[in-house]
Amino acid sequence: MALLTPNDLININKQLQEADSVVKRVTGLDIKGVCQSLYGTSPSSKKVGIVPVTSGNGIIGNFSASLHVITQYFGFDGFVTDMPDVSGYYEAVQNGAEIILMADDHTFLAHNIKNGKMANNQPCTGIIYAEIASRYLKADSKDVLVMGLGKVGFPGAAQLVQKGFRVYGYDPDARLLKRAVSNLGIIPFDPANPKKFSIIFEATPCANTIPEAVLSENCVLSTPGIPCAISEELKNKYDVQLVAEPLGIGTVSMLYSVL
Ligand code: NAD
Ligand code: 2YJ
Ligand code: MG
Repeated sequence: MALLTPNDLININKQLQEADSVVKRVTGLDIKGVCQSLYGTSPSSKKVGIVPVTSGNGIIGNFSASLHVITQYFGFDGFVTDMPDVSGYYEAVQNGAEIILMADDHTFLAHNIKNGKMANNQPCTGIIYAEIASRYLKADSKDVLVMGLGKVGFPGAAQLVQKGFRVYGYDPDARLLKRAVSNLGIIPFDPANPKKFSIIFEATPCANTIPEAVLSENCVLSTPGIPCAISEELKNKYDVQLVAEPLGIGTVSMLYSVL
């Protein structure tokens, strides 16, 4: 599993502001508005305890600090515990946290300890990036391309199917492609026989996964994938509306989902 690096998280506040302005341009709503509509929950200044976790590959520089910035940006009352791990969890609860945010190398969770609701970053990220893509105001049809059908991509594809889109999907892992075809009814996309899309959702850990032949002028590419799915050159050539941000959009999706 790809881990975030401190470099990905540099100036997260600016990255969030930029993502928010693209989301507004694409959907007419800001990120909070998309979350409100998606989960039916409202902004709230809930206390969020952010617990650094040292297990496995250990603390990622900027990770907890970025979560703090993200909680404040979206109107939550976040704080990072002084201690990590079990002592940090204890500290968070003792200091009044209503929601706990913490991540090891495999799982990034939000747990609302007041109402018992719990969220996992991967499905929450897939669902919100897919939701943003699905709200493209200038989409020319109900066709959507999904690249990557793993832990983030599959739940995103499911969201698009549920919203009535005609979902074309591709994953080089034949088992994952088959799972999405049989469980979700998506149409397998054949890269050797491409067509153009105005809406693309990508969730892979690879660069340059979007072939030029699928891009239409001014299409939306909504992608949590790191590194970015498209080169700067192709982005400019097709005037692509790129929604891509390393941590905040997925995190606020988790927070709204446990309110
Ligand atoms: P995953 O390994 O479960 O799934 C990725 C899938 O992409 C795999 O099934 C793989 O076969 C497929 N893939 C690889 N190359 C491809 C290609 N050229 N075309 C189509 N599919 C291809 O990983 P995941 O947990 O779903 O995460 C996907 C990406 O999203 C990772 O880069 C992860 O770091 C990132 N992520 C970002 C955020 C965020 O907030 N921005 C949150 C969670 C995950
Ligand atoms: O607390 C810390 O600083 C670290 N233990 C954070 C680890 C963050 N984990 C990841 O980035 C993993 N990929 C799991 C989260 C999946 C969502 N990208
Ligand atoms: Mg994100």
